[in-house]
Amino acid sequence: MAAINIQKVGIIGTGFVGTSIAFTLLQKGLFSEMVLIDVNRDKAEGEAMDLSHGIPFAKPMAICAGDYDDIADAGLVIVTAGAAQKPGETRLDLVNKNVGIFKSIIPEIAKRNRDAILLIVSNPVDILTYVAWRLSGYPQERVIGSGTVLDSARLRYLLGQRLAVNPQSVHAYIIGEHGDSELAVWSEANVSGIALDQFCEFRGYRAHAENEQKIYEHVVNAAYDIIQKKGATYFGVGMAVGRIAEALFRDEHAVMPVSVNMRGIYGIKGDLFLSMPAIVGASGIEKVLPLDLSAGESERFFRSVTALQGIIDAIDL
Ligand code: 6V0
Repeated sequence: MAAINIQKVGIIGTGFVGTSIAFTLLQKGLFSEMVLIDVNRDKAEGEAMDLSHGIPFAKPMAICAGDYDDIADAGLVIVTAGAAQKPGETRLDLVNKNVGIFKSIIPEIAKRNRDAILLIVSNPVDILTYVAWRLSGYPQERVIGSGTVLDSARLRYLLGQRLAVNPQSVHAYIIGEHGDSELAVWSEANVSGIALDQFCEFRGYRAHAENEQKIYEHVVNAAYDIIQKKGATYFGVGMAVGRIAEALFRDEHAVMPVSVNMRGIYGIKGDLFLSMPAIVGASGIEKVLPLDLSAGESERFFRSVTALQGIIDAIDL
């Protein structure tokens, strides 16, 4: 096995999402080598050429289309390959197609590279992160799903808009499934330490439960609305994954709601990947930080657990 090169990233799947991530990484000046892999080799080559032409305006980076041998030493491998939702389809509708695709991808990575961090983005991301963990045999700290980092960004953006405050000052999480059963943890939401309800009152909003429900619905329906209008979502997720990659690359110990193995947390007995805030650094997941959920939030979270457990139990690996 080759010695690992933390300056090297591989991206599997160069569709809308993979290329948006590649573009974000290039803009951020993270990594010095980027390998793009796709079953459609021409697509990967075309994207590598197009991105390379931006290098004079960014930090130096070697970008190429390649195959699995080229990522034998990559420190980070980001997987975005697979079918995307069509209008009206849920993320969970994609399970069978994408589990099949993962069976052709993950073993190819794992037999060449035992030391990378796997960052899974393809949907349904929680199920596929579990599948990637099982198929790779990697320790669970190094198999991470992008989870609800995007959904939480959508929530923070919408709250920031509503409250006329920078979304970076808004601390609020969507947790659970990256999908229809996800939930907002309103009980812990705050604006720079000021409880959300109190901040809302400063801005003249008092109907908290009603407003929260409306904002939650915007978040949970965001992907459906975007797919209905433009066919796919990719810029938001590109930036969300760029941010996770940055936290890994720079060993930031940053807290973000990524998809992690929840075994042993809240009494969960099986291996089940769902989003929960976790400390993310160069070694992957350093610590999961289970939130103190209200009774209602806990009930909703366990609906997410039950929904995903049923699907995992039915997967043939
Ligand atoms: P896309 O534009 O169809 O790209 C998918 C790419 O995967 C194509 O270029 C395919 O050729 C390639 N591909 C398919 N099979 C393989 C294989 N076996 N090996 C290598 N490459 C392969 O889809 P898009 O980029 O829009 O979406 C990709 C995935 O990301 C989908 O599963 C989406 O549902 C998912 N998303 C995840 C999000 C998240 O927050 N986690 C957000 C948006 C989309």
